[in-house]
Amino acid sequence: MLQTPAAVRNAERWTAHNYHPLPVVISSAEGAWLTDVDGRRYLDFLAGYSALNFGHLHPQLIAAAHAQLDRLTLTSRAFIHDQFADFCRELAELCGKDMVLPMNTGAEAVETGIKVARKWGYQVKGVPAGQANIVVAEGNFHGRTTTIVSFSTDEDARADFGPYTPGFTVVPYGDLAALTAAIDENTVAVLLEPIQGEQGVVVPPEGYLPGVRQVCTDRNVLFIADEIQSGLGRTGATFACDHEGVTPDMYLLGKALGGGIVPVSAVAANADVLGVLKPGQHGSTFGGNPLACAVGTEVVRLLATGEFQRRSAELGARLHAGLTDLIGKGLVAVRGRGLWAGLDIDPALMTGREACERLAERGVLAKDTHGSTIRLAPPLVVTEEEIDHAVAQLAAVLAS
Ligand code: IF1
Repeated sequence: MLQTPAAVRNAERWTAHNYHPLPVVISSAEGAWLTDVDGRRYLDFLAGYSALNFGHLHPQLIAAAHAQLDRLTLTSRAFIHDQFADFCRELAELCGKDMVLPMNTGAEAVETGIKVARKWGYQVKGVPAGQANIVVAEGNFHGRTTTIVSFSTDEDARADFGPYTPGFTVVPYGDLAALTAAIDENTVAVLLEPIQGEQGVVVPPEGYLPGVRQVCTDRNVLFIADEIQSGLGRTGATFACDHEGVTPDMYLLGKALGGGIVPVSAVAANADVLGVLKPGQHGSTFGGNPLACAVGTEVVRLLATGEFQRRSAELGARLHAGLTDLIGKGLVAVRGRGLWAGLDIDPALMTGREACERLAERGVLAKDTHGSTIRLAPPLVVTEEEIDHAVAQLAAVLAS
């Protein structure tokens, strides 16, 4: 039995029901492990939707947060603070870009990317005022603002939130010909997840991302990679784009950039793109605050070692080998890269939600995406034994 219905009802009583959480009430965590209010422990195979790549309470990240908490937490961007330059420089260098624009949530980074691409289109490319369009993919998930859901193809995310923001063209994901055909003289950007997360960890065909890169270069269109979920070590490389040697014009980053402690997001690009913004044209109260920068800088330094990318690649191979063995034993498909997997369970067996409820009973927490698809994304600090244990629990659930 997970948490009592009373504990769950108490939480649900005081909040809008925009989520349907599993009936677990977590009270503490460390590394890849969570502990609930009754002292029961769970392996965390969701990791905050990939916001906890470095695990819960990573000592270096917590230490950086504690040190900053006792010094300075907020100045606004009306002033500069002593954590700002290091964060911006070290993140820009990690991305191989000239500069970054720090924000807070992933959606804010996506909105920033959209605004910068449009302004670049008008001021640099010469697109007529108000005519800019951006090509996006079916099955996309880029956040929950009204503009972002305007180009969502998921009715749950989009319905009854109109009127919708115009200027977006939706094409099938992975279809380079369709994307190329959708680009016209007013196209300012292509916005894609290099691997689609919420769609079920969908990896595009080999060659797709290099093809997108080439057509964007040829047609003077910005390639914007939303690496908010796929980036920062999750797929076995610093960025998912790295696997095919692709460098986008803009990286959109978030989630794990905040170390699982504070919301930190950013747009990284060269000066000819981010330089279109002048003072007063964009901003955020908390964007680039001292606490966010202190934690974000430590995250960048953790990634600079390559240790987490190596772990994700090596342990990801182990995870995918274990999962592939379950095809035909309850799984019909396994997708993903590194320590990130999307599993399609035989719909005749159970839904993704039921599978996650049974996994929770067995001490493994994961989240379904749609129907009978679940996503596995443990912290990159997970061990071989923990991976084997989680896969064994999944096998038992599928066999039950
Ligand atoms: C929810 C999943 C959903 C993202 C990508 C931008 C954002 C996200 C590729 C926006 C956020 C989160 C949001 C959260 C559940 C989770 C999610 F894909 F990760 F599973 F919803 F699809 N780009 N994804 O994945 O970042 O504003 O949330 O910081 O909204 O339910 P955010």
